Amino acid sequence: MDPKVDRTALHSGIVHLGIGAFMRAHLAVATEAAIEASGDARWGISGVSLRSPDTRDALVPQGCRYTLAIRDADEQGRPRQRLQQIGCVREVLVAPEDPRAVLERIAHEDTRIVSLTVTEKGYCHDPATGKLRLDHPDIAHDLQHADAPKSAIGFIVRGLALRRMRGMSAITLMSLDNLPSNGQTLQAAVLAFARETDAELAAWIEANCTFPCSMVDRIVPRTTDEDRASIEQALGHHDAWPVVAEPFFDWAVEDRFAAGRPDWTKGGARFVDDAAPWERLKLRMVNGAHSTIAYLGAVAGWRTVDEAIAQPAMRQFIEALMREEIEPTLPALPGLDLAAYRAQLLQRFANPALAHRLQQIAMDGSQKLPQRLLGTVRDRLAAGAPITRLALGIAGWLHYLRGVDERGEAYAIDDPLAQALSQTLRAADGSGDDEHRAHILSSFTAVFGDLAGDPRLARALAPHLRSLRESGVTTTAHALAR
Ligand code: CS2
Repeated sequence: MDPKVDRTALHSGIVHLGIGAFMRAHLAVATEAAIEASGDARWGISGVSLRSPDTRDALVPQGCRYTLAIRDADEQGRPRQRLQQIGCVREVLVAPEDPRAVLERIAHEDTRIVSLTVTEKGYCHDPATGKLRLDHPDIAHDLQHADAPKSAIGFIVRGLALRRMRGMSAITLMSLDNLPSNGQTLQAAVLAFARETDAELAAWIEANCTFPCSMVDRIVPRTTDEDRASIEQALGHHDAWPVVAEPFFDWAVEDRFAAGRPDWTKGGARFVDDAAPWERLKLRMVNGAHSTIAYLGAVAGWRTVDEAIAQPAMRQFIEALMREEIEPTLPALPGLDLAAYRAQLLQRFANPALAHRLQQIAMDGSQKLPQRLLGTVRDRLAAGAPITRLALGIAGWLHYLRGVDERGEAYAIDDPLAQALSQTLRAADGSGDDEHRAHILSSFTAVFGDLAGDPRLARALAPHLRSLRESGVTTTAHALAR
C-alpha cells in the first residue's frame, strides 16, 4: 500500500511551520490529492518542527511517509477505520537544531507558500486583542537574534528578509490555525515584527506577499501508543508516526496566492472570496461547543468527547447552546442548513472511534476562549439577548482552572497564562459572595478584553459558579438542557 505520490520527485513548494498531527491529517492530505490529480511535482512539503525533534526522528527513517487512519463507527456502532498512505512530505526540519536551514528553506526558489499550524499561542499575541506582544519572550528574543529565531513570526520575517535581499519573488503566508481572520492576524503580527526591524521590509511584505484567511475543520486527536499499535496490526508493518482523524473534512480558503497554489479542491477544499463567515460558523459552533464540552466534561471526570456527549444532560445542553445562543449570531451562508450542520456536529462529537481526550481540547483556554465563546457573548449582549448557556461554558472553564474534578482527581492546567490565572483564582476564592467572585474572575483582561468587569457577564456567571460547586456538572447542565 504505497502512497501514489513519489516524494523523491517532488520539490518543496510549501514550507509548513508546525508539522503536527492536524496538518498531517489536513493540509498534507489535500496536497496529496492535488499532486496525485495533476502530477505537478512543485507542491511537495517541507515540514518544520518549531520545538521537538520527535516527528523528524520518527518520519525520516520511514522516508517521511506515514499512515492516515480515518475512523468512525458503522451502522451498528462498531468502530471501523480506513487507512491511507501519505507521501507528499519531503523532509522534516527541526528549527531549534538548525534555524538557518529553516530560513534557507523559506528563502529557497522552490518555495511558494509558507503555511502554519502553530496553535493559538504560537502567534505570540494578546488573545483578547490579537495584537503581537513585543514583550513576549520569544518575540523579544527574535528581535535580537535575526539569524536564530524561535517563533514562527520570527522565522517568517527573517525568511522574507532573505528573499527580498536576494531579489526573489514574494510568496503566500497561510495560517491554518483556529483564529478569527487568521490570515489578517498573521499579517498583522508579521508586519508589526517587520516594522520593529526594517520599515522597508515591512512595506515590501505588505505590497507583495498575500495572507489568505481560511477555515479549517477536521477532528484530529493526538496519536497515542495504542493507536500506533492498532494501526501497525492493521497495516502488517510498523509505522512510527501515523495520524488518526474523523472522516469529515472541510477547508474554506481565500483564493489569494502570490505565487500559485495546488488545486486543493481535489482533496475537498473550497476556494472562497471571503472566509470570515465560514470561520465564524466554525469557531463558534465546532470550537465553542468543543471547549464547553471539554471544561464541563473534565470537571465531571469524563475522559473523552464521545463519553461526555453520551450523557443525556450534556448532549441536550450542548444542542440547546448551539440552537438558542450561538446560531442566532451567525450570518446566513449559501447552501448552509444550520439545523443539519448542528445535527452533523453532534454526530461528529459522538464518534466512538476517536477517543478524543477532553484534556487535550481543554489546554490553552486563555488563548481559545475569546474567539470560541466571547465573540458570541459580545454579539448577544449587543443584541440584548440572554447569554445563560454561553456563560456556563465560561463558568466551566473558570471552575476547571481549579485543577480538581468532581471525583477528587487532580490534573495540571496547561496554559501559557496559568500562573496569572491561578493568582486571579486565589483572589476570587477570598471572596464569599459568588457575584463578587464572578466579577474578579471575569476581570482578567488578557482574556475578557472589553468584557472585563462587565456586570452583565458577572451576573450570568455567578449562579453557574455556585451551581457547579454545589450541585455539579450534570445537574447544572440539565437545568439548561432546552
Ligand atoms: C479542538 C480543535 O483541540 C481543540 O481545541 O477544539 O482542535 C478541533 O478538534 C478542530 O478545530 C476541529 O476542526
